[in-house]
Amino acid sequence: MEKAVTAYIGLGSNLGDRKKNLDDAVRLLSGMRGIEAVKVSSYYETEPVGYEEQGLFLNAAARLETTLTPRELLDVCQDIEIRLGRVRTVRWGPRTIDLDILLFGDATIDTPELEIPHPLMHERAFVLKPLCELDPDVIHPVLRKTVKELLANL
Ligand code: GSY
Repeated sequence: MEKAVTAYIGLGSNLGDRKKNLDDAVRLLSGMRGIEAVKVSSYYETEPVGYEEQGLFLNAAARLETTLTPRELLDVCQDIEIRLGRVRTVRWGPRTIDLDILLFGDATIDTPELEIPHPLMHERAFVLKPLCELDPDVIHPVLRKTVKELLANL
């Protein structure tokens, strides 16, 4: 593989067969050109945050090595969401699958389509816990803290 960057994706599902949705998303991610060495955390059952009148989520995080650009990785994530039947209805509402780019090396990106690091990741235990299981010492490039420290600060 040419020069690769380590990226982290947050995964969540609270509609249908949640475990299968996460399994399928990981399988599809792993099969994409330009993505290698996908490692996935345990799956965590979590209370919904934001809009609370919805079912429990299964959340996980994935680490991968990629030669894709951030924009290409976003396209891959959105393509997988569509292939797994995600329909956008209620904002913050139930979803078959959600794939969010959390970190992309030490890149910081702030465009209308894509914000990296994910703007809410440091506030969300359902993101930080699985991330910590994979790599507790990975550093948030804006807050300059490890994800272990961010989780301890919640
Ligand atoms: O931002 C991801 C979608 N989402 C989640 C989630 O994945 N897990 C939990 N526990 N609550 C959530 N609220 C939203 S929106």
